[in-house]
Amino acid sequence: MSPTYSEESRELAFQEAIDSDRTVEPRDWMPERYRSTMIRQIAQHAHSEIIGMQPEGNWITRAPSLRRKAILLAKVQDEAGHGLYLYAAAETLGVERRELTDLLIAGRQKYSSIFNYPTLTWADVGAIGWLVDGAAITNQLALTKTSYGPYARAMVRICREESFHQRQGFELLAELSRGTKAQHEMAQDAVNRWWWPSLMMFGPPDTESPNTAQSMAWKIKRVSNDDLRQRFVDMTVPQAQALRLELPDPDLRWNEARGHFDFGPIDWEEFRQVVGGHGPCNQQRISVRRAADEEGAWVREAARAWEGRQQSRTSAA
Ligand code: BYC
Repeated sequence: MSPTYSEESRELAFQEAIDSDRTVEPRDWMPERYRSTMIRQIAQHAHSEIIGMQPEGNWITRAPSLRRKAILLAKVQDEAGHGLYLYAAAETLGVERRELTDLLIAGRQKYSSIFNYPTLTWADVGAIGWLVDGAAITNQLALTKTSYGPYARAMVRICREESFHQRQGFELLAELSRGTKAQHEMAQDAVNRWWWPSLMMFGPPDTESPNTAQSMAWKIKRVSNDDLRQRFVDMTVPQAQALRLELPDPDLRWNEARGHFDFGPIDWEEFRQVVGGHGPCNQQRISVRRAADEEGAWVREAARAWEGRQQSRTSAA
Protein backbone atom coordinates (compact mmCIF):
# COMPACT_ATOMS: atom_id res chain seq x y z
CA MET A 1 0.00 0.00 0.00
CA SER A 2 1.41 3.41 -0.91
CA PRO A 3 1.67 5.86 2.01
CA THR A 4 -1.17 8.35 2.49
CA TYR A 5 -0.43 12.06 2.08
CA SER A 6 -0.04 12.57 5.82
CA GLU A 7 2.20 9.50 6.13
CA GLU A 8 4.31 10.83 3.30
CA SER A 9 4.71 14.24 4.95
CA ARG A 10 5.52 12.54 8.25
CA GLU A 11 8.20 10.50 6.50
CA LEU A 12 9.64 13.68 5.01
CA ALA A 13 9.70 15.38 8.41
CA PHE A 14 11.34 12.26 9.88
CA GLN A 15 14.04 12.28 7.21
CA GLU A 16 14.63 16.01 7.76
CA ALA A 17 15.10 15.38 11.48
CA ILE A 18 17.58 12.59 10.69
CA ASP A 19 19.41 14.80 8.18
CA SER A 20 19.85 17.46 10.86
CA ASP A 21 21.31 14.79 13.20
CA ARG A 22 18.42 14.61 15.68
CA THR A 23 18.25 11.28 17.49
CA VAL A 24 15.06 9.25 17.29
CA GLU A 25 13.56 8.46 20.70
CA PRO A 26 11.04 5.70 21.57
CA ARG A 27 8.01 8.00 21.69
CA ASP A 28 8.79 9.76 18.40
CA TRP A 29 6.85 8.84 15.30
CA MET A 30 8.96 6.67 12.98
CA PRO A 31 8.28 4.88 9.70
CA GLU A 32 7.34 1.24 10.22
CA ARG A 33 10.34 0.16 8.11
CA TYR A 34 12.71 2.15 10.33
CA ARG A 35 11.24 0.43 13.39
CA SER A 36 11.52 -3.05 11.86
CA THR A 37 15.08 -2.44 10.60
CA MET A 38 16.09 -1.23 14.04
CA ILE A 39 14.48 -4.25 15.73
CA ARG A 40 16.21 -6.59 13.25
CA GLN A 41 19.64 -5.09 13.87
CA ILE A 42 19.37 -4.70 17.65
CA ALA A 43 17.96 -8.23 18.01
CA GLN A 44 20.75 -9.68 15.87
CA HIS A 45 23.26 -7.77 17.97
CA ALA A 46 21.71 -8.91 21.29
CA HIS A 47 21.59 -12.55 20.14
CA SER A 48 25.27 -12.29 19.11
CA GLU A 49 26.25 -11.20 22.60
CA ILE A 50 24.35 -14.09 24.21
CA ILE A 51 25.40 -16.78 21.73
CA GLY A 52 28.92 -15.27 21.85
CA MET A 53 29.17 -16.38 25.49
CA GLN A 54 29.37 -20.02 24.38
CA PRO A 55 32.71 -20.32 22.53
CA GLU A 56 34.63 -18.58 25.31
CA GLY A 57 32.47 -19.93 28.13
CA ASN A 58 33.62 -23.40 27.07
CA TRP A 59 37.11 -22.49 28.35
CA ILE A 60 36.19 -21.19 31.83
CA THR A 61 36.79 -24.56 33.51
CA ARG A 62 40.04 -25.05 31.60
CA ALA A 63 41.65 -21.61 32.04
CA PRO A 64 45.36 -22.13 32.80
CA SER A 65 45.47 -20.02 35.99
CA LEU A 66 43.17 -18.44 38.56
CA ARG A 67 43.98 -14.99 37.14
CA ARG A 68 42.99 -16.06 33.63
CA LYS A 69 39.85 -17.75 34.93
CA ALA A 70 38.74 -14.60 36.81
CA ILE A 71 39.34 -12.45 33.70
CA LEU A 72 37.45 -14.83 31.43
CA LEU A 73 34.53 -15.15 33.86
CA ALA A 74 34.23 -11.36 34.03
CA LYS A 75 34.37 -11.07 30.23
CA VAL A 76 31.70 -13.68 29.61
CA GLN A 77 29.54 -12.05 32.28
CA ASP A 78 29.99 -8.69 30.53
CA GLU A 79 28.64 -10.24 27.30
CA ALA A 80 25.50 -11.31 29.17
CA GLY A 81 25.14 -7.71 30.37
CA HIS A 82 25.53 -6.39 26.81
CA GLY A 83 22.80 -8.76 25.66
CA LEU A 84 20.51 -7.43 28.39
CA TYR A 85 21.09 -3.74 27.51
CA LEU A 86 20.39 -4.57 23.89
CA TYR A 87 17.20 -6.57 24.54
CA ALA A 88 16.09 -3.64 26.72
CA ALA A 89 16.82 -1.23 23.83
CA ALA A 90 14.74 -3.45 21.53
CA GLU A 91 11.87 -3.41 24.06
CA THR A 92 11.62 0.37 23.65
CA LEU A 93 10.51 -0.41 20.06
CA GLY A 94 7.61 -2.52 21.30
CA VAL A 95 9.01 -6.03 21.06
CA GLU A 96 9.47 -8.37 24.04
CA ARG A 97 12.72 -10.16 24.80
CA ARG A 98 10.73 -13.41 25.03
CA GLU A 99 9.52 -12.96 21.46
CA LEU A 100 13.06 -12.30 20.22
CA THR A 101 14.47 -15.33 22.06
CA ASP A 102 11.77 -17.52 20.50
CA LEU A 103 12.67 -16.23 17.02
CA LEU A 104 16.36 -16.94 17.65
CA ILE A 105 15.70 -20.47 18.88
CA ALA A 106 13.42 -21.13 15.92
CA GLY A 107 16.24 -20.03 13.58
CA ARG A 108 14.20 -17.07 12.31
CA GLN A 109 16.59 -14.36 13.48
CA LYS A 110 20.30 -14.19 12.89
CA TYR A 111 23.33 -13.77 15.13
CA SER A 112 26.89 -12.98 14.09
CA SER A 113 28.49 -15.55 11.79
CA ILE A 114 31.67 -15.47 13.88
CA PHE A 115 30.19 -17.46 16.75
CA ASN A 116 29.68 -20.52 14.58
CA TYR A 117 33.39 -21.35 14.69
CA PRO A 118 34.85 -23.63 17.39
CA THR A 119 37.35 -22.66 20.10
CA LEU A 120 39.86 -25.48 19.75
CA THR A 121 42.67 -24.27 22.04
CA TRP A 122 43.26 -21.78 24.85
CA ALA A 123 44.84 -19.39 22.32
CA ASP A 124 41.41 -19.05 20.69
CA VAL A 125 40.29 -17.11 23.77
CA GLY A 126 43.07 -14.61 23.03
CA ALA A 127 42.25 -14.51 19.30
CA ILE A 128 38.57 -13.84 20.05
CA GLY A 129 39.47 -11.00 22.42
CA TRP A 130 41.99 -9.44 20.07
CA LEU A 131 40.31 -9.96 16.68
CA VAL A 132 36.60 -10.52 17.35
CA ASP A 133 36.27 -7.86 20.04
CA GLY A 134 38.54 -5.62 17.95
CA ALA A 135 36.17 -6.00 14.98
CA ALA A 136 33.15 -5.53 17.25
CA ILE A 137 34.55 -2.26 18.66
CA THR A 138 35.34 -0.94 15.18
CA ASN A 139 31.71 -1.51 14.21
CA GLN A 140 30.25 -0.37 17.53
CA LEU A 141 32.21 2.88 17.81
CA ALA A 142 30.41 3.94 14.62
CA LEU A 143 27.14 2.79 16.20
CA THR A 144 27.55 5.15 19.19
CA LYS A 145 26.40 7.79 16.65
CA THR A 146 23.51 5.72 15.28
CA SER A 147 20.21 7.59 14.93
CA TYR A 148 18.17 5.55 17.44
CA GLY A 149 18.86 7.04 20.90
CA PRO A 150 18.54 3.96 23.17
CA TYR A 151 20.76 1.89 20.85
CA ALA A 152 23.40 4.66 20.58
CA ARG A 153 23.53 5.06 24.37
CA ALA A 154 23.83 1.30 24.96
CA MET A 155 26.77 1.31 22.53
CA VAL A 156 28.72 3.88 24.55
CA ARG A 157 28.85 1.63 27.59
CA ILE A 158 29.37 -1.54 25.59
CA CYS A 159 32.36 -0.03 23.74
CA ARG A 160 34.06 0.89 27.01
CA GLU A 161 33.77 -2.69 28.20
CA GLU A 162 34.76 -4.15 24.83
CA SER A 163 38.01 -2.23 24.82
CA PHE A 164 39.04 -4.05 28.02
CA HIS A 165 38.09 -7.29 26.31
CA GLN A 166 40.23 -6.49 23.31
CA ARG A 167 43.24 -5.66 25.47
CA GLN A 168 42.96 -8.85 27.51
CA GLY A 169 42.98 -10.83 24.23
CA PHE A 170 46.03 -8.93 23.00
CA GLU A 171 47.83 -9.47 26.32
CA LEU A 172 46.98 -13.18 26.37
CA LEU A 173 48.32 -13.66 22.83
CA ALA A 174 51.41 -11.54 23.56
CA GLU A 175 52.28 -13.85 26.45
CA LEU A 176 51.76 -16.98 24.32
CA SER A 177 53.65 -15.50 21.38
CA ARG A 178 56.67 -14.73 23.59
CA GLY A 179 56.43 -18.11 25.34
CA THR A 180 57.72 -21.53 24.25
CA LYS A 181 57.80 -22.58 20.60
CA ALA A 182 54.64 -24.67 21.14
CA GLN A 183 52.84 -21.71 22.72
CA HIS A 184 53.86 -19.42 19.86
CA GLU A 185 52.59 -22.00 17.35
CA MET A 186 49.30 -22.33 19.21
CA ALA A 187 48.82 -18.52 19.08
CA GLN A 188 49.66 -18.45 15.36
CA ASP A 189 47.25 -21.31 14.63
CA ALA A 190 44.43 -19.46 16.42
CA VAL A 191 45.11 -16.27 14.45
CA ASN A 192 45.17 -18.29 11.22
CA ARG A 193 41.71 -19.65 11.96
CA TRP A 194 40.04 -16.43 13.28
CA TRP A 195 41.41 -13.82 10.86
CA TRP A 196 39.16 -14.39 7.83
CA PRO A 197 35.95 -15.01 9.84
CA SER A 198 36.68 -11.72 11.69
CA LEU A 199 36.74 -9.85 8.37
CA MET A 200 33.39 -11.46 7.49
CA MET A 201 31.82 -10.07 10.68
CA PHE A 202 31.40 -6.69 8.94
CA GLY A 203 28.89 -8.23 6.55
CA PRO A 204 28.78 -8.62 2.76
CA PRO A 205 30.57 -6.18 0.43
CA ASP A 206 28.74 -2.86 0.01
CA THR A 207 27.76 -3.77 -3.53
CA GLU A 208 25.94 -6.88 -2.24
CA SER A 209 24.52 -5.51 1.00
CA PRO A 210 20.75 -5.11 0.61
CA ASN A 211 20.31 -2.98 3.74
CA THR A 212 23.23 -0.55 3.59
CA ALA A 213 21.78 2.20 1.36
CA GLN A 214 18.59 2.66 3.41
CA SER A 215 20.37 2.21 6.74
CA MET A 216 22.93 4.87 5.76
CA ALA A 217 20.14 7.26 4.69
CA TRP A 218 18.49 6.79 8.11
CA LYS A 219 21.89 7.08 9.80
CA ILE A 220 21.38 3.73 11.48
CA LYS A 221 24.69 2.88 9.86
CA ARG A 222 27.21 5.73 9.80
CA VAL A 223 29.96 3.82 8.01
CA SER A 224 29.54 1.10 5.36
CA ASN A 225 30.55 -2.57 5.78
CA ASP A 226 33.60 -2.25 3.50
CA ASP A 227 34.84 0.99 5.08
CA LEU A 228 34.62 -0.50 8.56
CA ARG A 229 36.41 -3.65 7.38
CA GLN A 230 39.22 -1.50 5.97
CA ARG A 231 39.46 0.45 9.23
CA PHE A 232 39.81 -2.82 11.11
CA VAL A 233 42.54 -4.14 8.80
CA ASP A 234 44.50 -0.86 9.05
CA MET A 235 44.28 -0.95 12.84
CA THR A 236 45.14 -4.63 13.22
CA VAL A 237 48.19 -5.08 10.95
CA PRO A 238 50.56 -3.04 13.19
CA GLN A 239 49.19 -4.84 16.24
CA ALA A 240 50.01 -8.22 14.63
CA GLN A 241 53.56 -6.98 14.04
CA ALA A 242 53.83 -5.99 17.71
CA LEU A 243 52.61 -9.47 18.66
CA ARG A 244 55.11 -11.06 16.25
CA LEU A 245 52.28 -13.04 14.70
CA GLU A 246 51.52 -13.34 10.98
CA LEU A 247 48.14 -12.53 9.49
CA PRO A 248 47.34 -15.38 7.06
CA ASP A 249 47.05 -13.30 3.90
CA PRO A 250 49.85 -13.23 1.28
CA ASP A 251 48.20 -10.20 -0.40
CA LEU A 252 48.33 -8.02 2.69
CA ARG A 253 50.53 -4.99 1.99
CA TRP A 254 50.60 -1.24 2.51
CA ASN A 255 49.27 0.73 -0.46
CA GLU A 256 50.90 4.15 -0.39
CA ALA A 257 48.53 5.60 -3.00
CA ARG A 258 45.38 4.55 -1.12
CA GLY A 259 46.83 5.19 2.32
CA HIS A 260 45.47 1.79 3.41
CA PHE A 261 46.51 -1.85 3.60
CA ASP A 262 45.38 -3.93 0.62
CA PHE A 263 44.13 -7.39 1.52
CA GLY A 264 43.24 -10.57 -0.36
CA PRO A 265 39.80 -11.81 -1.46
CA ILE A 266 37.33 -12.96 1.19
CA ASP A 267 35.64 -16.33 0.74
CA TRP A 268 32.03 -15.09 0.56
CA GLU A 269 30.77 -18.58 -0.19
CA GLU A 270 31.99 -19.64 3.27
CA PHE A 271 30.17 -16.62 4.77
CA ARG A 272 26.91 -17.56 2.98
CA GLN A 273 27.19 -21.15 4.22
CA VAL A 274 27.78 -20.07 7.82
CA VAL A 275 24.98 -17.47 7.82
CA GLY A 276 22.72 -20.02 6.14
CA GLY A 277 23.10 -22.41 9.08
CA HIS A 278 25.87 -24.66 7.75
CA GLY A 279 28.89 -23.44 9.72
CA PRO A 280 30.89 -25.80 11.96
CA CYS A 281 28.91 -25.02 15.15
CA ASN A 282 25.51 -23.58 14.13
CA GLN A 283 23.47 -26.52 15.40
CA GLN A 284 25.41 -26.80 18.63
CA ARG A 285 25.03 -23.07 19.41
CA ILE A 286 21.26 -23.09 18.95
CA SER A 287 20.72 -26.35 20.80
CA VAL A 288 22.77 -25.10 23.78
CA ARG A 289 20.75 -21.86 23.77
CA ARG A 290 17.48 -23.81 23.58
CA ALA A 291 18.50 -26.08 26.48
CA ALA A 292 19.49 -23.06 28.59
CA ASP A 293 16.10 -21.50 27.89
CA GLU A 294 14.24 -24.68 28.86
CA GLU A 295 16.36 -25.25 31.97
CA GLY A 296 15.84 -21.63 33.05
CA ALA A 297 12.04 -21.76 32.68
CA TRP A 298 11.51 -22.50 36.40
CA VAL A 299 13.58 -19.46 37.38
CA ARG A 300 11.45 -17.17 35.22
CA GLU A 301 8.30 -18.78 36.62
CA ALA A 302 9.50 -18.30 40.21
CA ALA A 303 10.41 -14.66 39.49
CA ARG A 304 6.94 -14.04 38.01
CA ALA A 305 5.25 -15.70 41.02
CA TRP A 306 7.31 -13.56 43.42
CA GLU A 307 6.49 -10.41 41.45
CA GLY A 308 2.78 -11.33 41.49
CA ARG A 309 2.90 -11.83 45.24
CA GLN A 310 4.62 -8.48 45.78
CA GLN A 311 1.97 -6.76 43.66
CA SER A 312 -0.95 -8.35 45.53
CA ARG A 313 0.68 -7.38 48.86
CA THR A 314 1.07 -3.77 47.68
CA SER A 315 -2.54 -3.55 46.51
CA ALA A 316 -3.81 -5.16 49.76
CA ALA A 317 -1.84 -2.63 51.88
N1 BYC B 1 26.69 -12.54 10.56
O1 BYC B 1 22.67 -5.77 4.24
P1 BYC B 1 23.63 -6.24 5.27
C1 BYC B 1 30.25 -9.04 20.00
C2 BYC B 1 23.25 -10.42 7.46
S1 BYC B 1 28.96 -9.50 18.99
C3 BYC B 1 25.41 -12.91 10.33
O2 BYC B 1 25.00 -5.68 5.21
P2 BYC B 1 23.10 -4.88 7.77
C4 BYC B 1 30.90 -10.03 20.85
C5 BYC B 1 22.39 -9.19 7.77
O3 BYC B 1 21.76 -9.32 9.03
C6 BYC B 1 29.02 -8.35 17.68
N2 BYC B 1 24.59 -12.23 9.49
O4 BYC B 1 22.98 -6.07 6.72
C7 BYC B 1 30.13 -10.88 21.66
C8 BYC B 1 21.43 -9.23 6.62
O5 BYC B 1 20.45 -10.24 6.84
P3 BYC B 1 18.86 -9.95 6.90
C9 BYC B 1 27.78 -8.35 16.89
C10 BYC B 1 25.12 -11.15 8.90
O6 BYC B 1 22.25 -5.21 8.94
C11 BYC B 1 30.75 -11.88 22.43
C12 BYC B 1 22.27 -9.77 5.48
O7 BYC B 1 23.36 -10.46 6.07
N3 BYC B 1 27.69 -7.03 16.30
O8 BYC B 1 30.56 -7.91 19.97
O9 BYC B 1 22.89 -3.57 7.13
C13 BYC B 1 32.15 -12.00 22.41
C14 BYC B 1 22.78 -8.68 4.57
O10 BYC B 1 23.74 -7.82 5.23
C15 BYC B 1 26.42 -10.71 9.11
C16 BYC B 1 26.59 -6.58 15.71
O11 BYC B 1 25.61 -7.27 15.58
C17 BYC B 1 27.22 -11.47 9.97
N4 BYC B 1 28.50 -11.15 10.24
O12 BYC B 1 24.64 -4.92 8.22
C18 BYC B 1 32.90 -11.13 21.62
C19 BYC B 1 26.65 -5.14 15.25
N5 BYC B 1 26.64 -9.61 8.37
O13 BYC B 1 18.58 -9.58 8.32
C20 BYC B 1 32.27 -10.13 20.85
C21 BYC B 1 25.32 -4.60 14.83
C22 BYC B 1 25.51 -9.37 7.69
O14 BYC B 1 18.59 -8.83 5.95
N6 BYC B 1 24.98 -4.96 13.48
N7 BYC B 1 24.60 -10.29 8.01
O15 BYC B 1 18.25 -11.26 6.53
C23 BYC B 1 25.44 -4.29 12.37
O16 BYC B 1 26.22 -3.36 12.45
C24 BYC B 1 24.89 -4.73 11.04
O17 BYC B 1 23.71 -5.45 11.27
C25 BYC B 1 25.90 -5.58 10.20
C26 BYC B 1 25.19 -6.03 8.91
C27 BYC B 1 27.09 -4.72 9.83
C28 BYC B 1 26.35 -6.82 10.96
